[in-house]
Amino acid sequence: DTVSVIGLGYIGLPTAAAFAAALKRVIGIDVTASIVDTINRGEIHIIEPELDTAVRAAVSGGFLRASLRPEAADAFLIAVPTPFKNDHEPDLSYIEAAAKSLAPVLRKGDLVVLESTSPVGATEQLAAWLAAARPDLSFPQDAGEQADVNIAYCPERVLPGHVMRELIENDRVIGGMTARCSQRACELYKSFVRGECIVTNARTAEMCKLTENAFRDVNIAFANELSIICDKLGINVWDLVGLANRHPRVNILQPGPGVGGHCIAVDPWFIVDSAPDEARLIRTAREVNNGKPGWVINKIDEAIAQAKADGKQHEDLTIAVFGLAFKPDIDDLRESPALDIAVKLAGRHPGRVLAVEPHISVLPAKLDSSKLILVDLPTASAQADIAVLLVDHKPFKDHSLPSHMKIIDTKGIWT
Ligand code: SAJ
Repeated sequence: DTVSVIGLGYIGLPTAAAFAAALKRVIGIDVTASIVDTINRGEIHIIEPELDTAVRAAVSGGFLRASLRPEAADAFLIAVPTPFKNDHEPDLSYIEAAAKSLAPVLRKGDLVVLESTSPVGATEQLAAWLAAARPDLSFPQDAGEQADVNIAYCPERVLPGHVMRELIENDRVIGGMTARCSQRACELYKSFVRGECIVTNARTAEMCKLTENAFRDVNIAFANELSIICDKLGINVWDLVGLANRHPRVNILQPGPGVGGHCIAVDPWFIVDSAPDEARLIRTAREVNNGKPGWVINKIDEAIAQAKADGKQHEDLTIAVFGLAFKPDIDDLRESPALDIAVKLAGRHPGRVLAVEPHISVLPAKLDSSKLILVDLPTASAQADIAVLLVDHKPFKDHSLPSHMKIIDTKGIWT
């Protein structure tokens, strides 16, 4: 069996490596030549534990090779980005481009699976694009179980930082456009998935992925709102959450500086876009979480005002932010509320703004012009007047700051 994985990013590349480890012949397709070259050398362009060894083994064993243009295969997996366009509207243009590029090599009997996080109806739209490009083949929307080409939706649900393990262990939700499509997709995933493959229809599978991330977003919004209320009422929110969670049916998540990453802060909007009048709680949760970095900046401004009232000059105040990643113990800065806060601070504070991020050694090039100075933990601890804890990385948890320092702790490890 040959499997073609279209889009070799955070999901496509680990998935390609997992199929290769299960001894499938895998052709990885990507539009970026440097990514194709890197993978063909047995190297990787993204950071994810254990992915490097998996890709090296897959390429050197001859099971994985990358190419710029789709080639004939028995199964095609589409794992391309689905960003926003305009005001939180899902942009399916990468899926459309993938469909148009694979259509010419599609053969009778092939299976096409969409993995990209998608709004409800995207799989049907993909099928329509394929059918328009290949009038000589029949597709499930017209031919049902007799279709030449089978089409299914199967979302990825892996946690960044644990992708290689979760790819294999997690259950998979498989939504075929017909029962046969689901069965074909199940057989394919079972080659490496040890979790259960659970069958549903394509629309339910699409909504399932969005629902999982919206559920988490709403629950984090509850915690974030609680933290703002507690701050106003003089209550330690982490103590409160710990106490409330002693109740057998209460399980509150942890407040923080906001919600980052490329999934939880994005996917709920796909639901809101599909049902704008009905998705009231889901929309509000997004607004609460998106508003949290601004609230943190206000707390910093209050600390600055206090220091000035105590006789300090504004430009003499050194602020240190601890953590830039979007969550603890990873180096991923994408859509990070911590980075957002640090950059905004550096842009407006007349004094020095130091940043400690144990997982990176240089700031991304686009931040070069900002006033943010990357330093180590002891330097920041020694020099800061105001400390802002933004990510609960392990090295911060074992650290204590001088008692005179003003601390704004968004993760509850220093307060
Ligand atoms: N966060 C909090 N408080 C918490 C938990 C998380 O503030 O109690 C914040 C994190 O700091 C981070 C953001 O939420 O900024 C998201 O982190 P996360 O660990 O909850 O999730 P992601 O974005 O790394 O991965 C999620 C996962 N989805 C769910 O847990 C429902 C993962 O399984 C999905 O595969 C992934 O999104 C995805 O690709 O959609």
